[in-house]
Amino acid sequence: MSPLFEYAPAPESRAVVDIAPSYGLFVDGEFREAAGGRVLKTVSPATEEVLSEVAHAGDEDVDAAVAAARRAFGPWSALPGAERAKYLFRIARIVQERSRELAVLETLDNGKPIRETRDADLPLVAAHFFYYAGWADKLAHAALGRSPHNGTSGPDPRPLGVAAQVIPWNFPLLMLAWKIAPALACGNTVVLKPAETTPLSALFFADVCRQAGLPPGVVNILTGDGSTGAALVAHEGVDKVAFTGSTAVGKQIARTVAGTRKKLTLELGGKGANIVFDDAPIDQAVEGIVNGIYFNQGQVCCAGSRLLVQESVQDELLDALRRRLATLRVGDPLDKNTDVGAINSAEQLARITELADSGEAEGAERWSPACELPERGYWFAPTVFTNVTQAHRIAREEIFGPVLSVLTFRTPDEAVAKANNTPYGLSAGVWTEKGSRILAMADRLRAGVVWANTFNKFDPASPFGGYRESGFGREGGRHGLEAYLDV
Ligand code: TAP
Repeated sequence: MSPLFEYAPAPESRAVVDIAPSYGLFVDGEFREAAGGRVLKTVSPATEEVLSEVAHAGDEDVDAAVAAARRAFGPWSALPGAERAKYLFRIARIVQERSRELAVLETLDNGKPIRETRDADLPLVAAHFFYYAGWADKLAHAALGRSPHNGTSGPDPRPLGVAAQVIPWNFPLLMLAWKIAPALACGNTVVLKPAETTPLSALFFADVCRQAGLPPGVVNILTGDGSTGAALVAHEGVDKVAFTGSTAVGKQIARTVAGTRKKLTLELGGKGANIVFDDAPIDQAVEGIVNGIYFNQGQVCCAGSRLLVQESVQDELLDALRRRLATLRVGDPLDKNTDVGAINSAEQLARITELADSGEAEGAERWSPACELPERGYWFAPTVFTNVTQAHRIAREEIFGPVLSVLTFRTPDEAVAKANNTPYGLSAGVWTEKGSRILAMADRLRAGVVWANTFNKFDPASPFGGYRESGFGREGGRHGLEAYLDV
């Protein structure tokens, strides 16, 4: 790492990653202090220990980062695609080489179990850069419905320019990869703002870029709070805005960008339905439900937060689910045996607590397995609510925590009606042995992703995104290129 200041000696418990006491902004290939000298602290949600202090970017820093990205855009976009690909391949390989360090860092800053950062986040980050590296010299084929080989013609798609990218805290490095890999492959330059509570992996990624020899200004990282994000998306030197986060902030950004030349993609919230039919293999479905809502403590936009179970198998399924939940280990995220880690922040814990309390107050039945939660840090036990009606807040609002709301249905029509009864439209899961039923349900469910007999499965080649209040535009796959090209 090349932080602004000297390293502190790493505590033995996490010798695998050196976290400096403070970090600067990454602008034009260098780390620098914020012009206004402001800083913010980032803490470990599992212990509340301060991990480091990072610069808080203000308007002047946003100007500098956008200007650096603009200067870098000409030469970067003029490089042959095959040359840009070499940088992306290099980044992917360095991420693989440093994956242990980055996984520990992400677990410390975010609170998610090391098993997830090691086995899901980091491999997917590298896979994303590998995948989009492969596209960089094939952009003539990127525009859907148009290719030199199917008889249609027109100019090659062109990059947009400077992309402003704002990401949330639930998958800090993975969301960064989803944003930066396609942008660079298409010839754009970027200014990215990570979330206030998880800035560290983006700063380590800046170091990966330097290690890969990426030209200065192609990737710039501005740490800060919501005001930094707002200044960045409003900046007139920006050509593209890509945002992942809450629907409320997404709506604000859409208003800011309306009427400008900026191209916009929004990946917002969700209230996914995981639908279990009576012919589903129950044990397999239980694993899918657990993965759907307790993976990353349920802080997943596409979480299966509503379980819709066919009435005739409700008792059998819930018994099996409770037995399985009693085996989950909640606690130290750095322990390789931990299944459920810490909630990302005190604010998020308060939000989850308030919504869960509303479930009880509105008459739903609450259950959690017996588990001892650590005294310090932000913790919430895996929770299941039964006797939930569609009117309850816990069935309507995104909780973004380890809280499952169970509803029942009798017929496929009723399942579809209940699943679609939400302003969101990001994800759904269907559990059944009938292939024809899977296809029919996928057709009728208004969700960007429908998983069949699995849940929370991701692949860089597969487009991901929402309908309705879950946003628009796709990330991943060939569709993901369109967000960064003028086609
Ligand atoms: P937000 O509060 O919306 O924050 C997301 C990012 O936007 C953060 O970097 C945040 O900075 C920044 N931000 C806040 N106010 C802003 C403003 N006015 N203008 C520009 N940027 C602003 O969401 P969150 O709490 O971090 O994340 C949880 C939400 O993200 C959930 O609703 C979840 O569903 C959604 N999410 C969606 C997806 C997909 S793919 N659809 C993926 C992950 C998460 P600060 O951190 O400093 O506030």
